[in-house]
Amino acid sequence: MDGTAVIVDVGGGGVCHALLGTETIRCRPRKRLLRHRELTSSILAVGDRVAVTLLPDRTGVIEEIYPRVSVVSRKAAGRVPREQVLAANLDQAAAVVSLREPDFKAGTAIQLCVGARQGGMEPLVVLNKADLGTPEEVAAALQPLRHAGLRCIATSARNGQGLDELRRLLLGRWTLFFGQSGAGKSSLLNEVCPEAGARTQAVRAIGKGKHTTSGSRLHALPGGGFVVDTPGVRVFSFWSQPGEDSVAGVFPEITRLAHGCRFRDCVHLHEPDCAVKAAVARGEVDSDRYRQFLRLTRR
Ligand SMILES: Nc1nc2c(ncn2[C@@H]2O[C@H](COP(=O)(O)OP(=O)(O)O)[C@@H](O)[C@H]2O)c(=O)[nH]1
Ligand SMILES: [Mg+2]
Ligand SMILES: [Zn+2]
Repeated sequence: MDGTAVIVDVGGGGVCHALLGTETIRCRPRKRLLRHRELTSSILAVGDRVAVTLLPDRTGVIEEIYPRVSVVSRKAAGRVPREQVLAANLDQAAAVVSLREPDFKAGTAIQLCVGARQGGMEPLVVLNKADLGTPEEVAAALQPLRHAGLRCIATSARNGQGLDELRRLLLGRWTLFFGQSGAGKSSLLNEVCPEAGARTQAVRAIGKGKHTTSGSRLHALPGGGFVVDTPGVRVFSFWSQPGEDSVAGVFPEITRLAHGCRFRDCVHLHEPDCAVKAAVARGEVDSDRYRQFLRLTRR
């Protein structure tokens, strides 16, 4: 049986696993495919749709990699910048952040959501470790994100809070879990998908740049749908500068005000008669939000 398969994980040398129908098979790409894409970017990514030929030993040969409809990439560490595709062709991306350990930062959540939008995935904020604070602290953390029109939920992999809601949001969809190391991605995955058996890390290792998830991996949810768990990263840096539209979407209050700036191409930094700066000065736009906006647009 030949056909279209979905990449489940990618190992060294292009050896990977793919889901063909209901069977997970070991695959290898044709050599010519390795030459086709630039060496700086991931040739194969989790979620890629591929055409495979099945060999008699039930391993597969990847004949073709279909164009990606959505993709979230980050800049991989190293001297030569390289694009690391976290996942392709998913429809939503959950920015998993924690209230504490590591401490919540609205800017990080916003940045991840912009990255999701930029890549064509619908963002969702999952504020985990809600058990480490009061309901008031959770509400205060989510307030600016909700204000920005982002869908947010608070969860705890420890006491089960919000997990039913999370399961509902994941049902029947293809979702990426990404974000800072230690926020609880693997723990949440294990809750919604008990067969995943994802390894989680000890709290004391957090912040030392270690991670226990070696690569992205696609997991099937019991009720339908898929989740991709990704290795946590200390800092998420975009592969490409986010476009205006992706940023505008999560800063609606700033985008609205920008219509009132004197210059159409105002970047709200040093220009005269800037409606955004004026609103910040009057306290009508939160100065943290303004700084986050500048950080994402000025690079
Ligand atoms: N208190 C608390 N700890 C959690 C929660 N979720 C995960 N942890 C702990 O946080 C650490 C990191 O979790 P892990 O799932 O490996 O994070 P990942 O790096 O994002 O995959 C582990 O020690 C977990 O036990 C939670 O909801 N509450
Ligand atoms: Mg993990
Ligand atoms: Zn302006």
